[in-house]
Amino acid sequence: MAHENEKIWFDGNLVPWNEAKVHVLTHALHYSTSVFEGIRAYKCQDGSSAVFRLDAHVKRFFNSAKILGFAIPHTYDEIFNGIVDTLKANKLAEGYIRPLSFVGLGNMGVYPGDNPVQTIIAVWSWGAYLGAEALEKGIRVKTSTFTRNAVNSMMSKSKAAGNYVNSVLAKIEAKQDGYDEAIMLDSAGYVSEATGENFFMVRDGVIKTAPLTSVLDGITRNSIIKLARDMGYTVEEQLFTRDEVYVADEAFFSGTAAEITPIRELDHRVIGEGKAGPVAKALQAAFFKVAKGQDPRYAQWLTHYTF
Ligand code: PPE
Repeated sequence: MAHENEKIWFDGNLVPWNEAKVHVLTHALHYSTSVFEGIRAYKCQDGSSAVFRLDAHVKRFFNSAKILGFAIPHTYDEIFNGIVDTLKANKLAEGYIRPLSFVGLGNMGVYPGDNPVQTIIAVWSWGAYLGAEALEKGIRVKTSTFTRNAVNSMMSKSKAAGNYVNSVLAKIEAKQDGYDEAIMLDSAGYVSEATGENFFMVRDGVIKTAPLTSVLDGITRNSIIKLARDMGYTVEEQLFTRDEVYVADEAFFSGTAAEITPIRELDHRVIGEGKAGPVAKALQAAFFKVAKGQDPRYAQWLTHYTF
């Protein structure tokens, strides 16, 4: 197997890729009782690598489980160091990190009871999430027929696997209809987020993104708001409608996997110039500079490692 030399951190130990297995009656497989993270590491100019905002991701990981009602049976340091150890063990200088904590084998039925909670950390190399050209040319997007999870149905501040059923429905629909990605509206009809990204628009020089009501508290979103404000842009977190996006000068997605991906078309309306706009480009450049360790002002966001 292609992965035979790779290692996965499993309940505190690095085990061979092929041995990181669970039983088919694992509770999480039946009821989505799991939470996960998505983190990226980038190669830096000085030859080291750096994990982007590891502290924020590890904190969100624990909070996701807390919101869902279970505790990850590890300390903050065990997960933080486990991530760095897994990157080193796999000699991965740049790539994606996937911690996952889930309710394991024990009783069946919705109530997780005292079933054990298990945790894994896997890493792999992952290029541009929405295609190599997407970062440059932008993508085509549709408004989903699926409403984003309602605030008291699912818990959007938890990166809970169950939240992603809604995402999968919207993503499959978007791909079947010939689009790259979907934007979902919240239950009141305002723009919420995409299947795996937060959403930003730019109009008359003002950057807008949905408030943290129905959306994940994205760490890329948070970083972009900080970077943009430091660059002198006005950023507003407020509700807006899909037709405001139709007449926007620019729109883009943010996410660990998607990074900053411009949107060139929404529901067959060309957005702005129909390609990456100046604000998206400026933010992309600033973001990659920070992530690759070339901007000392944000050095505290990076956890460097070598192997
Ligand atoms: N909203 C959703 C629904 C979401 O899944 C993500 C990340 C974001 C916003 C952005 O959050 P952040 O990564 O902290 O900036 N989606 C992850 C999973 C993608 C996947 O297909 O799996 C990611 O980007 O890692």
